[in-house]
Amino acid sequence: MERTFVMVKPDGVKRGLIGSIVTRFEQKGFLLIAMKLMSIDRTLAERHYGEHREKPFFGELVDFLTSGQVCAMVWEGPNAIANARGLIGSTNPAEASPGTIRADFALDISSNIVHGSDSLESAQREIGLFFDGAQPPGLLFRAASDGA
Ligand code: RTP
Ligand code: MG
Repeated sequence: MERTFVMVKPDGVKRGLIGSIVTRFEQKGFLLIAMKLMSIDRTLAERHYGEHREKPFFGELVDFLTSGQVCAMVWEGPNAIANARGLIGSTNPAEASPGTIRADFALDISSNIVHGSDSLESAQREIGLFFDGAQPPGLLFRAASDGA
């Protein structure tokens, strides 16, 4: 079993797509472990996308991520990281395969509505960034005995 970090970006939240995106993960068979609606400050956005710090689009990416609320989630399942990226589709919605979230709901690479961790290291780092803060994990995470 593996866990991955998934986030509905501000464009997805504004367009009312949280439910549609959650449904796709549930229908695929993933188990929802944690979920919260939140605002991101620039520090968190810059840390989250730290690997892109030197890219020309970094400033716009941080502006975009801080432009409204996001829905941060942790999903669990076999090969969750790769499987979630498969459901999400290619970075550029114009190149994403039909049936993927980005192909079906987005048009533009800079507003592609959802994020998914790209490696085990990223998933652990991102889950830590978004869910291991001030709130006790017990309030956020499904109990181990909760089954499913
Ligand atoms: P994400 O991290 O959001 O899940 O997206 P990703 O792995 O598919 O793509 P990544 O390379 O990590 O890029 C992060 C986000 O930066 C924006 N981007 N813009 N203008 C460009 O060439 C460009 N390239 C990337 C996208 O919004 C992408 O989701
Ligand atoms: Mg990425």
